[in-house]
Amino acid sequence: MSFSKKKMLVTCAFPYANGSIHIGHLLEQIQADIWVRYQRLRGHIVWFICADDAHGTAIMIKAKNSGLSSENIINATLLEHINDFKSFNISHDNYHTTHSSENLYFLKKFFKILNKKKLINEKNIIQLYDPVEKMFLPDRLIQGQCPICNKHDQYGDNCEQCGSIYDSLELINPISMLSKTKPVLRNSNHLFFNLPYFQDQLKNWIDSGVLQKPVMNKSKEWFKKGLKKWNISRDAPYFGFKIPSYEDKFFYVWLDAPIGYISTFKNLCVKNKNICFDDFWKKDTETLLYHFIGKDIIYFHCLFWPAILDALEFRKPTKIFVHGYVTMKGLKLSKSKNSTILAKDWIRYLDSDTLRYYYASKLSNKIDDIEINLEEVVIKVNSDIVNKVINLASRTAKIINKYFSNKLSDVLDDDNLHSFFLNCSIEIELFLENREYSEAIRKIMNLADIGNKYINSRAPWMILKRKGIVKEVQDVCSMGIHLFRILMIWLKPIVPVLAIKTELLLRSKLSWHMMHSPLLSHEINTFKKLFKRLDINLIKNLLI
Ligand code: NOT
Ligand code: ZN
Repeated sequence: MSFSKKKMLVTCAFPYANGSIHIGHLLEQIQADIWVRYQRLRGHIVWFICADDAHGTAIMIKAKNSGLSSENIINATLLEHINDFKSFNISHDNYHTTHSSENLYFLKKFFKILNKKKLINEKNIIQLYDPVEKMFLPDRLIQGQCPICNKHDQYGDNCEQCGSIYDSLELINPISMLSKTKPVLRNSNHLFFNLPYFQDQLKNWIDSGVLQKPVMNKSKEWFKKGLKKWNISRDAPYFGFKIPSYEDKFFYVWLDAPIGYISTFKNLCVKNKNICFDDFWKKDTETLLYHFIGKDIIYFHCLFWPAILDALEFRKPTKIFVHGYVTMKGLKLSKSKNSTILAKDWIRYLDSDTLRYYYASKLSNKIDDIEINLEEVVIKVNSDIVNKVINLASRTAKIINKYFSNKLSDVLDDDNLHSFFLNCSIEIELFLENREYSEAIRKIMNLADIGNKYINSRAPWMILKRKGIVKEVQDVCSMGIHLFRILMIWLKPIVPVLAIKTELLLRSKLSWHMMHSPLLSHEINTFKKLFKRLDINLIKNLLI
């Protein structure tokens, strides 16, 4: 089979620069990172980028409340976010910010092109205005009664009770969340992007199979309702980029955020001169573009973003991979309601591989929510990683260290079993490629059980007792190490820290294309603890 090296650009959604990274962000980053690491291990060229989403009202309000400037906040947050992702071994090639010179450059350039193509129209609209705070209110800062079901305390854009989507002007008894007063109606000119013009192109693109089924169905619903022109401007006060030749008007954060994919990549190209920018963004390129996102931002990525790219005559995404929310006790994690776990808290008590392994064991390519349970984390990691995978190595490596001067045998004790493992790789590769991580893990753990059964049935410690230090003991223990090595090659994208420790033990890199060559007559290192068994009491600290 001939191998064709693919070139891909992979992105995660940009976290807002007004809060800390929590385990909800990490679900997406870990899902993407496992995929990226897997693709790299298979020999493909992958550029993995992300950035902070630095603009918008929320950041401005946070700055105001804390007495700092918005710039101060986003600069400090950027460093914190980069650090958090590093501590979970998310292998971004570049982590930038949308508040960058590159982003401003592209935004202005693209705005000119859209204007020239007459895709932007001005329109006077009425919005809710807070006269105390002297600002127009974004949907998230208005609450009132749902116009459909009358439920109280609903946001300005949709109702959590009945799921209706409406305009904030329809809300009954609206209240500004900022001043807690009743907003007034005020009009202002705004700029609208002609999204409906792209209806047919978007339909074709979606029909070409770029989305998962439920995401595709969702987008079909939107087409049925008819696409609306998209307001890309916001009135001052706003933290963002100013719109050229307009007084006190700013680009809406959701226009400059996706353009951040382009500018973050451009920034990477500046740092690494071997990457060709056009190769990844010009129309009809052979390179691949994948976006990992949550299901709350489908509209932006499946309609606005491809329409903008079409308008600019740029390439469109190859696939959009959508995942569900993380829930605990059935509730969506929410920072505001204080029901999440921050990345930096997790890492204080538990290591990064633990969360990576746990998430992988729950993840599929569906958009269903993922319920997490800390007791299950302990059980899963202890019973799979410690009792199955590492157990296979610790029992056998120690005997190789002690009686055979670290040297593995020159023969394969069980050729059939070794081939059986290797033959399973095709299935595992498909699972990883298709983001069916939980299936991959099920299969790998099933093989770990088979490996342990082999060791139990051959019981090298009994042979030692019966016959002393004979070659058979070395053969059996070496076989255990070979099987462990194959398991760890498969697990390498999921648990990179354990993989590095394994490479140290085996004195050999875990590489996919070397999987078929067992380490015959190879010298290993002294076995050192590879993973600490989890203690339920540690986990409880996380919930305080
Ligand atoms: N900050 C947004 C959010 O929902 C995601 C921005 C996505 C990034 O958390 N870029 N785009 N498009
Ligand atoms: Zn309702």
